[in-house]
Amino acid sequence: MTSFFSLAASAALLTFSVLPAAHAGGIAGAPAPFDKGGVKVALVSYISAGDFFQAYQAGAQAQADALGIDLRVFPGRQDAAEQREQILQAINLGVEGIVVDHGLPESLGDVVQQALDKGIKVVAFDVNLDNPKIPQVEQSDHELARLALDQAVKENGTSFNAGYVYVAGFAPLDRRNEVWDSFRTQNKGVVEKARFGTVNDTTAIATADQAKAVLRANPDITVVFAPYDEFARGVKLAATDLGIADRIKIYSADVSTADIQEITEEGSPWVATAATNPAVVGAVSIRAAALQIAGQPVDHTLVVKPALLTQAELRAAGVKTIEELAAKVPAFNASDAAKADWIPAKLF
Ligand code: SR1
Repeated sequence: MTSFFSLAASAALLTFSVLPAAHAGGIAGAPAPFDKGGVKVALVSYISAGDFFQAYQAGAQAQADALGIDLRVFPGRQDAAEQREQILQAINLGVEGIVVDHGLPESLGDVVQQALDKGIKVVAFDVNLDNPKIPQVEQSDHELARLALDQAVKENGTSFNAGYVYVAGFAPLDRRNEVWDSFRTQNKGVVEKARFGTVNDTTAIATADQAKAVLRANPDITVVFAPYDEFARGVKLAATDLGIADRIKIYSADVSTADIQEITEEGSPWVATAATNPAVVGAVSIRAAALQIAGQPVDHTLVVKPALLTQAELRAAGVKTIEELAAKVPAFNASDAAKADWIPAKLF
């Protein structure tokens, strides 16, 4: 199993190539157009609220800066029509690449095709655009869900009543759901008592309201699988408000400084999360776009691997922020996906 400590042990084996950051005039020795600089790329998000998406965007911006890319960020408002419009705006701005971050595939296909037809390179993160010309970035959601559920079994056995937080239609949540379905098939003693969840601009609050109703109606729930940090935050809030934080355990996905604080605080029911560093995922997305713009090969599927972070390990290590986590576990700081000698490595 990949865990916080096994990553720490292997981190010493990693090497980084730190090249000088880009200057306004471009990167010496880089392929065109990066040798001259001024390359415009758009990041068009579907969701931008919440820690994960802010950190993803910060990582994308840092990698873009290192490459001398002029990154135009279009904030997501969970609005499919607006995301389509933003892709058209990006095309009109004359960008050379577009990173599409989440979204609904059915509302993006034709506008993304317009971009490709104009020679614009497209990269997709966590939205299946189902096109051989579009590299897909993901976090290995199957492994991520497996890590969290294996930990649930380790701490609760294979028979328990569970609450499950899920909203269909988001590629990462759908992939994690596949693992939840097969986990329940393999563990007949795990009973899904209730399924709930909302994704909107206040996901944690909306999920907390639902979780309160679910936990009141099902006092025998002892485990909640909430594989998105905003979901986990909502369930924790509900359990704390109801005064039952000591009798449920929450297993989640994602990590941020705020999440680490919520996980490690005294009496927290949030006992484990499986996560990548979202800033690294943002950097990989930009590197994939840059490689394509430079006419260099890019794998069709680019996977950033997650690690399991348990409450016990985080407390024992005294980790309080994502920066401290990255400092203790350098592998959390970088991914080998979409790398090239001419691309400045971005260390966070
Ligand atoms: C609504 S989808 C939320 C997920 O997207 C990213 O993959 C994050 O891991 C988050 O859990």
